[in-house]
Amino acid sequence: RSLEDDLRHALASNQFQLHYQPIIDLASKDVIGFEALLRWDHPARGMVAPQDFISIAEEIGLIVPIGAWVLQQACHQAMLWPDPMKIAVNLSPAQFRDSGLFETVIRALASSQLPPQRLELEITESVMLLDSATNLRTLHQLRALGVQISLDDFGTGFSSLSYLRTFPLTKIKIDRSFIRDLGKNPGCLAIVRAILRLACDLGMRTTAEGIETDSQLETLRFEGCSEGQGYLFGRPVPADQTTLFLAGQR
Ligand code: G
Ligand code: G
Ligand code: MN
Ligand code: NA
Repeated sequence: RSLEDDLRHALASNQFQLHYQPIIDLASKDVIGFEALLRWDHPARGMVAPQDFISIAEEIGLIVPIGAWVLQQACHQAMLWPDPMKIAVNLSPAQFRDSGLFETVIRALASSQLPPQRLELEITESVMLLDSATNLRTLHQLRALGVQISLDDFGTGFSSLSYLRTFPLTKIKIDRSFIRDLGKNPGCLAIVRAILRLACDLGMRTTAEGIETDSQLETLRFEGCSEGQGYLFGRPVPADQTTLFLAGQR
C-alpha cells in the first residue's frame, strides 16, 4: 500500500504522536514553553518524519483533521504544565483554506480549558501571501481571543516586509539557517541583528531556532533575542519526558 493510503488510516488507528521541544527564555534560561512537533509511528516503516508526510496530508486534505487532532492534543498536554507555560502549534497554509480553523481552535481551547494566551500558533510566510484578506481576518479573530501568532522560519520565504506591519503577529522565529552560520558568516550576524531590531521596534518577541552551541547562545543573548530553541537546550521529546525539563527549574 502507498504512504497515502496508510495516511488515510493513521488518525483513526492512533498512529500519530506529538513530541515537544523546549523553548527557553534567553535571559533567565528558564523553559517557558514547548513546540509541538508531529510524529507518525507507522506500523511497518517506523517513525515517519513530518517532511515525508505533511505535504501528502496537505494535498489530500487530511491536514485539516490531523491539524485539529494536533491542536486538541497539544492544548490538553499544556494543561498538565504549570501556568503560564506555553504551547506552540504549527499550522499549515492548507488549514487556513478550510473555513473551520477558528472553530477548531475555539473547540481545542474550550475542551482543554487552556487560557488562550498560552497557545501560540506558528504560521509561515505563505499564509500571508495567499488568500491574505481571508487569512488576515482569521488571524485577527484569533488575536482577539488572546491567542499568540508566531511567524515561523522567518527570512526564508518570499513575503514582503510590509506583511510584518499588516499582520497581527506577536513573535518572529528566526530560521535556523541564520543561526547555524552565526559565528562563521558575518552576513548572518548582520541579518540576525536587523531582524531583532525590526521585531523589537514593531513590538514583537523573537525566538532563535536551531541553537546548538554556547557561542551562538551568547551572541543571541548579547544581541537581545528574547527566546531560543535548539539541541543545546533540548531535542523534541515525548510528552512524558517534558516534566524532566520542568523538574530542573524552580
Ligand atoms: O521535528 P521536525 O522534523 O519535526 O519538523 C519538521 C517540520 O514539520 C517543521 O518545519 C514543522 O513546521 C513541520 N511540522 C511539525 N509538526 C507539525 C504539525 O503538527 N503541523 C504542521 N502543519 N507542520 C508540522
Ligand atoms: O520549521 P520548524 O521550526 O517548525 O521545525 C522545527 C524543526 O527543527 C524540527 O524538525 C526540529 O527537530 C528541528 N530542530 C530543532 N532544533 C534544532 C537544532 O538545534 N538543530 C537542528 N539541526 N534542527 C533542529
Ligand atoms: Mn515551527
Ligand atoms: Na522553523
